Amino acid sequence: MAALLADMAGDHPGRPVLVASNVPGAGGLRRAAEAGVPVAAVDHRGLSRQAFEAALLEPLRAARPDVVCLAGFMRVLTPEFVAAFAGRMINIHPSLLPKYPGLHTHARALAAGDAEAGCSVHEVTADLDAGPVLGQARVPVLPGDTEGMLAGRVLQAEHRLYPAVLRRFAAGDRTPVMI
Ligand code: NHR
Repeated sequence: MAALLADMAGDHPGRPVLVASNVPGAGGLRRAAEAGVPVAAVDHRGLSRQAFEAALLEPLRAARPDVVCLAGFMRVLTPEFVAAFAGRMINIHPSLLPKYPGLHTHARALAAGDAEAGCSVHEVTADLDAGPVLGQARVPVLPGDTEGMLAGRVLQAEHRLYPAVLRRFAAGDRTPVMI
């Protein structure tokens, strides 16, 4: 998220209108507020999925975004929520999709003995981590890698990939970015 904000601080087809989180006190909310971007927090705890999404939709709709970017967002979204932003909501996922949708991607890549790992930006559809891929960045898996070491290497790639994809997507170009 911070990498996207930093990229949008320069010449860019988009501008940030809201940073929202389901984690009150999340570091990203403070960083966004420091950068002068409006923020919203909706704690999902104690709410049903429907009630959580209804509460999240209020500030989101009010901000009138053209594009919604998920970054580290860990709540599965209902088809109804996805439909509200159909074709204009994207996510970055820490694997080379279609490999390893869902959770624990780095542990799964290591357990499989993969020589390569990476991250994907994809359109968010009702099917989890299954929407069209808009970009991928690859990194090597190195001998002796732990889950944490691989996760750190992939995160660096995420910080390069997501701004590159958003630039293209915000300009109306859905050609995949492959780096
Ligand atoms: N929602 C839809 N409809 N489609 C996608 O492609 C989505 C989505 C919501 C989040 C991000 C995804 C990821 O990048 C994402 C993509 C969380 C889970 C999950 O199982 C799965 C995929 C992703 C994020 N969440 C659990 C839940 O019950 C909670 C897990 C937890 O809190 O640790 O929501 O990886």
